[in-house]
Amino acid sequence: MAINRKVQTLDEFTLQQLRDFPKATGELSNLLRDIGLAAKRINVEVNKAGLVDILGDYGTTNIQGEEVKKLDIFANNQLMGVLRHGISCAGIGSEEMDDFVVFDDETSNKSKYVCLFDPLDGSSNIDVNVSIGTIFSVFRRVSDLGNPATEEDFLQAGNKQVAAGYVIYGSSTMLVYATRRGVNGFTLDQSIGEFTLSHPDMKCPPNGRIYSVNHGNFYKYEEGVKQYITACQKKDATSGGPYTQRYIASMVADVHRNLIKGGIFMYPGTSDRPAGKLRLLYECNPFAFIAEVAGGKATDGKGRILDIVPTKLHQRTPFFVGSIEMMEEMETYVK
Ligand code: AHM
Repeated sequence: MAINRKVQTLDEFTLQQLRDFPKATGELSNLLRDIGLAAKRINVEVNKAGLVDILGDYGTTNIQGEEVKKLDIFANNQLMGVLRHGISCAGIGSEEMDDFVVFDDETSNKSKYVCLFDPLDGSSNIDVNVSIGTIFSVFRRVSDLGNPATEEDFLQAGNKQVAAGYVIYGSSTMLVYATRRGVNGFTLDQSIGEFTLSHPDMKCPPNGRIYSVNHGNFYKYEEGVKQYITACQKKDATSGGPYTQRYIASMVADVHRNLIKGGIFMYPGTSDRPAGKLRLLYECNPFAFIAEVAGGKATDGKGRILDIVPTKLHQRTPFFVGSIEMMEEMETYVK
């Protein structure tokens, strides 16, 4: 088999970026490598989930009161394990854990980053072989290095993110991450067990024809949201319509598709859950950061997601993200 030496692995790519910044310490590259390693391990289990007894409910609920699947626990443990044993992370917050975890050893206390995760998003899709994903967010600590990380390190506004990304376990497995310098996508080459650069410098098309929303909740949405959804359905051919509705109920898959093809993803508040379902720190901040770096936009229907200063770890928020022109049109209805 011919080996393509022009293809860069995730490690090679992050090291290359490091060379452009002589003052960089390499901690972020280490962190991304650690996350990539955990993702490869999670990928193995996701792929064989139908074969072994790791599939299905764990018989407990997480802090959100939602069913926890066994793979969620596995994914959480993998991420926590690699980062605890790595040298670049002072602590983590996870959708699967009630509180943040500070690693609190000499090396970790000197680390300048903390990470937040949704270890396995879209977990209701595990049992039915539909794409799921891991979402992550990296912040530079605001507490003093040398001491354990503190709550204020985790409760920072999304605009302070240093990097954010996701892994999609789909027809192929991809890791996409953003820093302020750009968004890059890496596809797992199973033959060498490495993420390799496949989608350099990703940009979200300014417009699209896809809208993604849970239609089952239609009558629970506020009037402006209903009007926008109706407008998407009523568009005529001259305005590229009617738009196509695509909703997997796996945000990683829905937003990944819209990022590549152009589109809008919405999880608005409902009459019974005004703050919606999605978590600001684990789901919305990372995707808002990625979308903005790629040229898109993300709001809670009123203002920029990245400007929300969180008050608690498991905070929820309505979420709208996607192509800039579609977002601007949506805002004329929702505002
Ligand atoms: P999860 O935390 O149980 O995995 O749920 C998160 C998922 C998102 O990926 C998806 O966008 C949303 O929940 C779908 O929710 P709904 O079924 O209410 O439309």
